[in-house]
Formats: sequence, C-alpha cells, structure tokens
Amino acid sequence: MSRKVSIDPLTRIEGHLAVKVDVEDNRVTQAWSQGEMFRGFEVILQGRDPMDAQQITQRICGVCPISHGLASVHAQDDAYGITPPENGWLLRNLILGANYIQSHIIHFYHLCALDFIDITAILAYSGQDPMMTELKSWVQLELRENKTLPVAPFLPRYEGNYVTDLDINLGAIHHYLRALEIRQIAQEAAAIFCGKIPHSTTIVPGGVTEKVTADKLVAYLGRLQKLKNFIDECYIPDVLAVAGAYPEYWEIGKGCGQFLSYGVFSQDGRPNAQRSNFFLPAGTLQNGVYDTLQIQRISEEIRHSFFSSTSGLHPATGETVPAAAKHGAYSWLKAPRYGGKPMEVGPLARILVAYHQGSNRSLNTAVDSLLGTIGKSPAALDSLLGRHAARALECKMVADLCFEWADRIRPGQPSAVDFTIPAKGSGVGLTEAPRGALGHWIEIADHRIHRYQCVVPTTWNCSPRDDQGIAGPVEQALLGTPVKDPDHPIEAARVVRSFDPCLACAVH
Ligand code: NFE
Ligand code: MG
Repeated sequence: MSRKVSIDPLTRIEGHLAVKVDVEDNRVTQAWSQGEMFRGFEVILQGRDPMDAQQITQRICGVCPISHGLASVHAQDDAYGITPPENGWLLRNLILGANYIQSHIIHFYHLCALDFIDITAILAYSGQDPMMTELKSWVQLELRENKTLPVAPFLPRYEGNYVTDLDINLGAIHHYLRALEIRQIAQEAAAIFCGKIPHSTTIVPGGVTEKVTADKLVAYLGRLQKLKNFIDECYIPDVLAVAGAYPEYWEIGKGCGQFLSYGVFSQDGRPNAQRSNFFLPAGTLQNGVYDTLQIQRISEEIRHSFFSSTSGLHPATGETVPAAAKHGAYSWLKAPRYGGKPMEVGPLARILVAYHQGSNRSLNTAVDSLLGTIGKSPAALDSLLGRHAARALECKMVADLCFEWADRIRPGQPSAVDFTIPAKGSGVGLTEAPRGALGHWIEIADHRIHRYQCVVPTTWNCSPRDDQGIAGPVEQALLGTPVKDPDHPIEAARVVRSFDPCLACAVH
C-alpha cells in the first residue's frame, strides 16, 4: 500500500524546503520537492542603480553571499567591458576559496553529520575536553529542567540506524564542536580581504577594493594552514569513516545522471571566456560524455511553479511574476533546464565534469587516488556518498590552491580597475557557488537595472517538475530510496541533504 510521507522542514540551513514522497513496500515511488516561500530579489532590483546589485544579491544568503556578490560583479564586468587586474581576480579566488571551505565544513558537520552519528552519546562522555564537558553539562541541565529529550537543535530527530560505537560517536561530536571554531577561522580569512562577512563590502566590478599588504597575506595564510590541517586530519577521515560505516549509500541517491558546471577559480583572470582553463572547468556531462558549456541552452520552465510569466525563457530575457494561487503549481522554485533537461549541480558535478574534461592532470590524479582508497569506479560517485566524497575532496584541493594563489599576489599592486556604468548594456556573470552553478544576468537601461535574473544552484537541484512533467534532480534521486519506517524517513532525508540544499537561495 502506498503511503504519503512529508519531510518538512527538511534542511538545517536557511529556508523552507519540504519534500513529499510516496512510499510503497518501503521504497520511495514518487517525490515532490517544494520551495515554500517567495522572496522577490529579482523584482526588488528593478529600477535600481546597477552598483546596488552586488550588495543586494549578497543578501540572498548568509552562507554563500560571496558567490552572489561575485556572480553580480562578473555580470557587471561583462556589461562594462572591464577585466580585473591580476591581484583582483586572485583576491576573488582567495575570498571565494575561504567561503567554500567554511560552507563545505558547515555542510558535513553541522547540516549532515547528525543524520549518522548519535548525539545522545555525549551523556556518556567522561573525558576532560572543555567543549565536550560544556556540551554534556548543557544537555544534562536541559534534561533536568525539561525532564526529557529533545534538546534543540540536536533533537528531536528521526530514529534510524545511527552509529552505535561510543568512541566513534564521541570523536565525531568533538569534531562537530571543533568545526564551529574552524568555520569562524575560515570566515576571518575571507574577511581579511572582503571587508566583512557575511555580505562583503569590497567585492566590486573591476576587482576587489581591499589593498593587499604583506601583513594581510600572512594573516590569511596563518588561518589557511589551520583550515588545511582540519581538512586533512578530520574532514577527509570523517567522510571516509561515514562511507565505511554506511557502504549501502554508494548505491542509494543516484541522481538524474546529467551534470552541469559553469567553471570556477580562474587561473588567468578571464572570467567570461571559454572557461575551460579554470581550475574546475565549465561543461556538461551527459551519459558519461563531456561537452563544452553552451549558455544559450539554459532556460527556466514554470508550469509547476507559482509564476505566471512565460515558460521556457532564457534568463537574459527572463521574467519573475509571482502567482500564489496558480493551479497545478507546487513550488516557488522555477525549473531550470539545459537543452530541456534537468541537471545536477554542485561539487559532484564540478568534479565529474573536470575529471571527464581531463585537462587538469593533478585533479584527475586526486580523483583516481580517492577512487583507489574507496575501491570504486567514477560511476559510483553518482550516489549519496559520492556527493559527500566529492565535496570533501574539492574542499581539500581548494585549500591547497589558495596557498598558490596567495603566492602570486603582489602587495602594493592595484587590485581593481576603474569603470563607467553605461546608459545601456547587458552582461552575464557565471560562477560556481559551493552548492553549484550560479548565474546572474543583468540588463541596464537609462543607467538603471532594467532586468535582473538569478539562476541558482539549489533551484537547479531542487527544481519541481518541468513543462514536460520531468522531475527535478532531487526528486529523481529519491526514487527507489529504501525507507525502513515511513514514520522516520531518515534515509530519504539523507539523500536530500547530500545535495546540500539551501532554499533561501533557491527561491531568492
Ligand atoms: Ni544559500 Fe547558495 C550556494 C547559491 S545555494 S547557499 O552554495 O547560490 O542555491
Ligand atoms: Mg531566478
């Protein structure tokens, strides 16, 4: 018998994602991914000064504001015909790199780990670590005052097959707490060059306004070394430990099989060129075949979305007209499509696209080494555990590369160029946010923003069905997921969280 199961809210991060599934004979047979709010950034931007865009769009999210700021200034660089000097694009890489590291660490430890580790193990802790004893005392106090668990934000939770080994659980809880400090260090590293975080003040068209000094570089590098140590000593081993404890998840959560990357981390400062020479290059992977990126193939369909605008428009001519009472709609996300197809975006897409494009030999060696460690083929990465593994590997490679980019920066040299905003113009700004392909499209008329469209990573991944009724990537990944107890659909939640969804971004 089929049973309707609602997982709502699903994410431990910004925004309301609801996932509804049909479960029959303990398997998911249908899935609907629903964004439950409208924010209206694309409408708010109309009529404003173009220089407001990188400030306002950063407010789409507190987790990936750097990516929105960069997508916006890339679009403006394109519209104004300017290119940042070497220090400018290197600083953009360093700021974005620090933001990736904090985002990937928050995802694994604070948004996902509690799906696997047993947080209640803290009550059995008998050591002397100050953070651990503080957490234990707090949980005990909560228990005394309220007599019973739950202890927010850790509980309530779905019951399921959590790790049972006490030492592994306590070790993971310790890393969960350390990861809070590590995130702070990553944010400080970014803020050295981006003014403040979240919501940088120094990311502007033409580069970055922060002047580089040797002192600032040293301050950044000291923090980067701490991040690198944590990634090597905790994050990578912990992801491998989860993979070892839950090997069945190499077979669960396979997505739509089509991957898209816009490319990120310029190596030579040409942000809107072919993007094939980026550290993580642009392109698509469909049926295991790599192809170059053709941005004219991007569109957004809205048959099942709460919008009344024309369906299937390219974002350069996109429209955002909300229609809350629309019949047949079930989500506030549009359905982005590439050549009419849903595409998975994110670290797994970036790694697979880069691996099959093949120009970055050190990346391919790192992926082969990871595959050797886990004894899997590249195809096995299209899975729940593959997403975690790709994210961790990317985090490590980005941290390593930040050292090289910092080395190329020349203190005292300019980091931005001047520009004039034209009366009329248009531009596209593509980047990769931690969660995947992010594009901003700007059209300027009479020195003002005439049209602004954002196509956002979680909009790709959590999109509803399109005009043809084809389900989005997360909806497809859920199909066939075993659910042992429909009252506690922990397995389905784990599948969705492997995509690292952020609904605040998705509905923008
Ligand atoms: Ni709110 Fe974001 C990232 C963007 S997700 S986190 O990474 O853009 O859609
Ligand atoms: Mg949009």
